[in-house]
Amino acid sequence: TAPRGTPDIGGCDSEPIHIPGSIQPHGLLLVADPRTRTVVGGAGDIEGRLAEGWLGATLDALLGPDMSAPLQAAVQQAPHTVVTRLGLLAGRAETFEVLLHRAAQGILVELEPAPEVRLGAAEVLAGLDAAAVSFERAADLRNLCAEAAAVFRRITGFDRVMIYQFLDDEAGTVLGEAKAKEMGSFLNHHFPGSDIPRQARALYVRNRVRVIPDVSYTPAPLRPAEAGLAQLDLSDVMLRSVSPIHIQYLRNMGVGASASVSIVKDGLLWGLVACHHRTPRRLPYELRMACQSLAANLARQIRTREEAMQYRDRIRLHGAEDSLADYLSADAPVEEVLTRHGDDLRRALGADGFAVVEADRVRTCGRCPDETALRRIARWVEARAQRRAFSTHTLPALLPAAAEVAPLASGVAAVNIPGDAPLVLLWLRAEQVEVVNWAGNPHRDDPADPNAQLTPRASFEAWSETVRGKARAWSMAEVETINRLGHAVLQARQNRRVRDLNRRL
Ligand code: BLA
Repeated sequence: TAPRGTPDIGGCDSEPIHIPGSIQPHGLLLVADPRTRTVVGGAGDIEGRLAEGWLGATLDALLGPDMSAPLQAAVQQAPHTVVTRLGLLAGRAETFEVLLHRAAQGILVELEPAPEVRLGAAEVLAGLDAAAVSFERAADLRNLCAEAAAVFRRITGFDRVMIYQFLDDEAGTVLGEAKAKEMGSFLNHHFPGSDIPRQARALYVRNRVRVIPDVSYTPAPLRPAEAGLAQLDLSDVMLRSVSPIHIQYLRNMGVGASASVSIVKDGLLWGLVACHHRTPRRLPYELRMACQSLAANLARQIRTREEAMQYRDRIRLHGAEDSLADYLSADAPVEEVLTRHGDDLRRALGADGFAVVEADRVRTCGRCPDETALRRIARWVEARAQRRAFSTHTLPALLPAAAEVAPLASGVAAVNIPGDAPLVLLWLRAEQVEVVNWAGNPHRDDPADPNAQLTPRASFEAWSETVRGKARAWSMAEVETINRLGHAVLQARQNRRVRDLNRRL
């Protein structure tokens, strides 16, 4: 669920994707009255079958005795609950995988042609086990996502697999990728939240795997027309026909088949495993379930890595405070201490640049704009950083004169040390687009038409526009640390003054 005020780009958020009135035609959907259990309609390659006697037949007769227990369970469920049971509808010319759902409007039965070779349970479990072990071995979140992409690619056989993470600001980024050599890379690319609109994200928490085996399919409408099934809620139906906007997106990308698996962490959609294939490709039921189980495991591993990261951040911040306190207790002038350890102070706060601005001198570490720009920023923050640290991750919006140095300084956190020789300490963060460019240089060698809409390239550009002049935000813990560092420096200066005074007396 998105915060209020998120732009509704092109009405993406309002497309009712759960009631498309049609399915993808690689399977059949039957709709039955929950009371009588008789088939009232369906979709897919169904005209002939309905005419042949399926319409009005009972599910018991159609599905046979093997499915009678799950059928009974589905009938007894409260509406909206899903009873997904796998069974085989055999004994005809075709063999189908059968999935049952209890929807508000009836019992839904999905029939998908069963693959010729079925994987054994032992094989699937052994694969899951090996994958879980490799997840546990990953050193950090990035390694975990790279490993996960490789594992999902091995399992699904898709040409390109990406671990896509939703970011706080309703954007997303590709954190891990595994792909065939010939496929383009999207690693580190950022996309606006609207590429996967709000209602889709909500649906993906509920229904965790979706597959589009052939993006050039023709949707198969629910029949017969007079059954009034056009508004049937297909939220839980695997065969649900997909948003035409998204189909166009995939076509524009040169993708022939897509599958995605939700990564749900603590009940929230953390991200997706996004799989692309150049040609049509199915993902049989066993593999879908294996992917779902693996994604749940991945979500737990992600949480562990994120907690470790937060813990490390805290340790690093405290470490920086402690070390600075030690250094300051030495006899050297504070501004010298600050610059000697400037790179540590910069890194500890996750900044790209660090500057110590004095009346007659500016000392810098890391990537910083020139002295004139630093002085301008310092003058501006001085009044705002009295006693308390000041921070912003959208400096150009507040100080238009800083716009020209936005690539290096869209974010600033500062503290002012008053006294006879006042100091301003500046931590600077680069514009996010710039940081992403350093990391991955997105789309540099992508020959796609730059005017094409609904492509990752256009999306990346849209994202770039929305984050112009913005840096990664400062955390509360970081600003607090800067506060304390400021106090420590002020204190050190006062101590020194008292010491000098005592010496003189
Ligand atoms: C769905 N959009 C999706 C999905 C993904 C993306 C992964 C999930 C469906 C699936 O499994 O294929 C987006 N896919 C991406 C991105 C990359 C990728 C960013 O591979 C990057 C490499 N999409 C748009 C715009 C709109 C839009 C502008 O780009 C709306 C105007 C809509 N996307 C849209 C909708 C869905 C979707 C409606 C839901 C599809 C469905 O489940 O019916």
